[in-house]
Amino acid sequence: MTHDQQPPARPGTPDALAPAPIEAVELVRVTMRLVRPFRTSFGTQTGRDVLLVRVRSPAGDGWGECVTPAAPVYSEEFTDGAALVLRDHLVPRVLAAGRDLTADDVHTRLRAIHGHRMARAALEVAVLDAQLRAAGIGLARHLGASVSRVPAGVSVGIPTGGVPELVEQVAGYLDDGYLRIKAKVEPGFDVAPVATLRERFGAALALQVDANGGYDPDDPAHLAALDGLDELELRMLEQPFPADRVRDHARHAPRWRTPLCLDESITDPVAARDAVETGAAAIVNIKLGRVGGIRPSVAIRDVCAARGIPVWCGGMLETGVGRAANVALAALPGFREPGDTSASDRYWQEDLTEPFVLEGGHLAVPDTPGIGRTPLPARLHDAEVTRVDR
Ligand code: NPQ
Ligand code: MG
Repeated sequence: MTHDQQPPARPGTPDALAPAPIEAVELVRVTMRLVRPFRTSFGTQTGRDVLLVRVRSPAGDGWGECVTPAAPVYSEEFTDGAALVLRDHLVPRVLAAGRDLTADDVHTRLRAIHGHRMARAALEVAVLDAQLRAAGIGLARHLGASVSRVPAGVSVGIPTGGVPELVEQVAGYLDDGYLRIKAKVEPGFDVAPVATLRERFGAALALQVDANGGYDPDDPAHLAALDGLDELELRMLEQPFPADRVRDHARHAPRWRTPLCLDESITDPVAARDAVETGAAAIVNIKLGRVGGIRPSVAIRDVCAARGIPVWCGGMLETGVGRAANVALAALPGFREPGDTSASDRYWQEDLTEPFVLEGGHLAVPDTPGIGRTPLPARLHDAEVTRVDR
């Protein structure tokens, strides 16, 4: 869809925002350390080399977070690659066609670019943040959010200390008030630890698992482990097979009572439609980085809503900048389950922004202009900044 073919405003959605004048774009890198290592089937994360996009604009700078990991282990994208494609391709292309920008212009001007969705999303959100700040409107209200707080779940990594440490961590998160637990699983760490959680915390625990594509759809031992998980009354089984094995998810889905949720496989609205219509996904995890921004996230929500499929907002170990955008997205109609939108202190001793705090198992949706969070100046003083003018 091009800029001059705007969709009609939906009920609850304000009209198109004025473009923001962009003076320059900066790529800001900040090093963060996690409160505890986070292990998934694809590796262990101990910190985060965060890449932020800052668009300089007179009425207030706009910020977006690029959620790439340092290495291409979640998808093809990685932080140094994202910084390079932003610096040499995405930002110059967007600025070359005029510096009064809307978030829709970012999509229009990048139509010929393949992939790099996390990088693109960071630029889209930064421009939208600047537009919203100038207009004095919060992101959630702009998108038509229907709630002022969102239920929070938590994603629990595979602990180095095995099952006892998993039980201890889950007990701590339940004490904090989290409304849903997502345990990471991999072949060799699945049925036994998850069965222990079910026994220890009872039938009422909202429990699900995420395999990050770690199982082989053609390995009988892997399928047997997934059969074992199916006995444990899980809310969903997230991405058991690799991203490109959508047909295998559809093939094996009827084997289990547990609904399949896809994450890595769902890169755009067409992938969402195909996954839902073939039975590969009964639930969809939406991450705005993975799908290339807020606009495609909303389109995926629409594809799913039209087919009666619930969606929920995932997470990528964001700082407050990325978390703010996630929380606004999670507040939209159609987002049903508690998301991986955890409080700041789940990941960081000190967030880059004013922290998100758990209140009765929920996070408050920001209602200040823009995305609702800005990096604290003190936290940026040792950041590495690359200025991209055009
Ligand atoms: C998921 N997130 O749902 C992802 C996986 C994930 C909160 O479980 C660096 C960057 C490390 C992104 C580890 C959660 C990561 C990452 C895991 C994303 O599949
Ligand atoms: Mg996942």
